[in-house]
Amino acid sequence: LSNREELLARIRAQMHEKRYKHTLGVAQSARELAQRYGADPDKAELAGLLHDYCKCWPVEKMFEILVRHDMPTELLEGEKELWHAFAGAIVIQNDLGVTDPDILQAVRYHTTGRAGMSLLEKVVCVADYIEPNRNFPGVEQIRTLAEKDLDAALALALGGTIQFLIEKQKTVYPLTLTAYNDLVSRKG
Ligand code: DGI
Ligand code: FE
Ligand code: FE
Ligand code: FE
Repeated sequence: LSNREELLARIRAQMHEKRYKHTLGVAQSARELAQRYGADPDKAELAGLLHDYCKCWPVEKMFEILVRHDMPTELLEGEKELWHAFAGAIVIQNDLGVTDPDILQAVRYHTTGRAGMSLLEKVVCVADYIEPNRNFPGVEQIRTLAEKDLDAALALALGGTIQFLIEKQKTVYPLTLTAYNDLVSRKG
């Protein structure tokens, strides 16, 4: 992909209008968070643009990619909502030639998080929650917190997701729990 317009067109072709708007919102929010917290703004914006690349793909297609790349049974038998993040990291590497490991990791862990997240991973994960088009109960509190404490914002966001999943009696992916515990136990 030789330029930004080509990249945007390629991304636009993978998803419906609303998801594309969300994608642009995450890219912008990620850039702003990167500037605030000292991550690389260009990498943050690019990771934001790419984070949901596979989100609207058929689940069979994602499943096949994950099987071919020996993803854990835990993931394959778990919630399908998580697949687009792990498949996305593979697909942007294979189809778009993205090689930067920071960007690939940020896409891979944007949904579940993980213990020991990098600054860029946190930036993209929080941006995914707070981008301007997002509107869920509690989003304002996360937005406000994200202006002064990225870890606290992420802990609040992941905690909310865990709570939501428990209310729906859905499984909580182990990485999400370890991500949450890691953030909460670090704050002095
Ligand atoms: O792709 P987005 O909608 O922009 O956001 P996302 O990638 O954070 O995905 C959100 C969905 O994933 C949401 O419906 C909650 C779900 N999710 C996030 N973490 C977990 C999870 N689902 C399960 N079962 N377990 C998790 O740990
Ligand atoms: Fe996502
Ligand atoms: Fe969709
Ligand atoms: Fe997203």
